Amino acid sequence: MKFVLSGVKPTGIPTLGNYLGALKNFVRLQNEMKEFEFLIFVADLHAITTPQDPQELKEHTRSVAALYLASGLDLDNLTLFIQSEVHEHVELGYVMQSLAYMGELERMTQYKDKMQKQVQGVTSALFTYPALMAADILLYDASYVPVGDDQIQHLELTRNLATRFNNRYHDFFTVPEPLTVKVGSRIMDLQSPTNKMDKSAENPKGCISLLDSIPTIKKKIKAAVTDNEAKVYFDSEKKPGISNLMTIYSSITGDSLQAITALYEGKGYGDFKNDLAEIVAKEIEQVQTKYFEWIHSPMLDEILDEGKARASMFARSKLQKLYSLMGIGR
Ligand code: ATP
Ligand code: LTN
Repeated sequence: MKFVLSGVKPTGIPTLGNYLGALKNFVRLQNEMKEFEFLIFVADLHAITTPQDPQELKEHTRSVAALYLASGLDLDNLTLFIQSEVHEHVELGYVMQSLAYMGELERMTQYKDKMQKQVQGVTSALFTYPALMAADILLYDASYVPVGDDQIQHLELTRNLATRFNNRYHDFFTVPEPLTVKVGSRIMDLQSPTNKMDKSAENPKGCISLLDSIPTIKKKIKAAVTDNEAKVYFDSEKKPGISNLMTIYSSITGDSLQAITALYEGKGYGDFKNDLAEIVAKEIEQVQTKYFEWIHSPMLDEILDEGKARASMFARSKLQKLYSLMGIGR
């Protein structure tokens, strides 16, 4: 069995950035890569690397699972599960910590960024988080890992750890490849378009949550920060706001950036933003309709139970082989 694997943290309701950079991409890949099984999980143990309210964490965990399904994943080749329900992730995570060097983890930009933003104490789990992420992937010998731009560095570390293990012991782990989308792998904040749109961002105005009301979504798009030039064309350095909106437009409609420029030639930002507001609202409305069906359906738990059983079966077998290879246990 060959796997494509990915996860989303339930640190909040996923954003338009998560949707375009991750969820929508999984659906597209599932259609293109029929011979692969898709292992998709809710990374709840990753979420607690920053403080979480228990009630909210539980709700967000279910919501992320329902949003995966609402985005249109095909149940036929999908194993959907909650990370904490497959205990082997943590065990292999510890083994990965025994392989990863302090210096390697210190170089991770997500850790450095979050460390700067954190007001309370920075936890050791935030530091060792990439080792757990490596375990998530290597436990299943995933061949491909679709992620947004911000995760490429963690993927590189995962590849290094797999290779290090294979050289030290024996050829044991598949070295995974990242898969990123050409357009949309880094959607920026609508109010400060030089920062990534983040679900744990402090200012909700710049961030579209997949469960925002439709009027709120339109309002946020229309209020997005742009520039004074009033000409629609792509230049991420000089026009980060408009370029970000064009990226959103392109990743939903499939139109190229050139085609969008041509379409809005001679028109102002008002027309462009009005159209984009409608496009985004229509896309998210479809997801929301399905979301409200899934979140209240007993089938959601059935799918997660089946996912847990199937993922555990692979994980247990891999970990037993690993322990035996490393001389752990009797
Ligand atoms: P947090 O804000 O709590 O760090 P996050 O949204 O960055 O959360 P995840 O929920 O784990 O992190 O992200 C899930 C997936 O969405 C990952 O593949 C990530 O690369 C992708 N992603 C996150 N933000 C964006 C964005 N702004 N644009 C495109 N892809 C994104
Ligand atoms: N680290 C990722 C979420 C994540 C993940 C994974 C993605 C955890 N484990 C395994 C792909 C594969 C993030 O912060 N976005």
